[in-house]
Amino acid sequence: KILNQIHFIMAGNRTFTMIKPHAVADNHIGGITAMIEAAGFRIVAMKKTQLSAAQAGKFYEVHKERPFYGELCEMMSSGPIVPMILEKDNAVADFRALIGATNPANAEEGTIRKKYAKSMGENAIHGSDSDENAAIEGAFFFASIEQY
Ligand code: IDP
Repeated sequence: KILNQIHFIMAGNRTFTMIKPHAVADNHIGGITAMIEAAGFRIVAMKKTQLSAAQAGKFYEVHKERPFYGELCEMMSSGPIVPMILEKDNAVADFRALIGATNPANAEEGTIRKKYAKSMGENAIHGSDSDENAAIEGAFFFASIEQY
């Protein structure tokens, strides 16, 4: 696991994302990945999978004191998701700009959340907030042999 995180950091310029269950259920995998590629990101790893509530709880452990933690874990384990590792110069910051604000009411025109988010919780997509978290989150879903 640690070696996998080191591999990710050394690769550089990477971030981690997941298409959330409501957006997968509504057939927006293609629309969202098209926006990601059009913005200049290369998809390094991608799969379709589903988290148990316990796995979602582990992924979002940093939020466990927040009031929405239970709702978040329930929502994120409610159906299939599409986790991905993405590569681009300045990946973490550029991807946060591409997804837009957490609350879709504040999401800027042209962002993924502006187009696909339904609410504060069902906001279509996740984006890592630091290089360190991108490495941890990428290693949560993908072995180094799956990252090309
Ligand atoms: P981010 O995804 O834009 O980084 P965070 O504050 O890290 O936003 O929150 C993580 C996720 O938790 C959000 O993407 C959203 O799905 C969910 N979330 C955040 N705030 C709320 C809330 O007030 N109610 C319900 N869900 C929330």
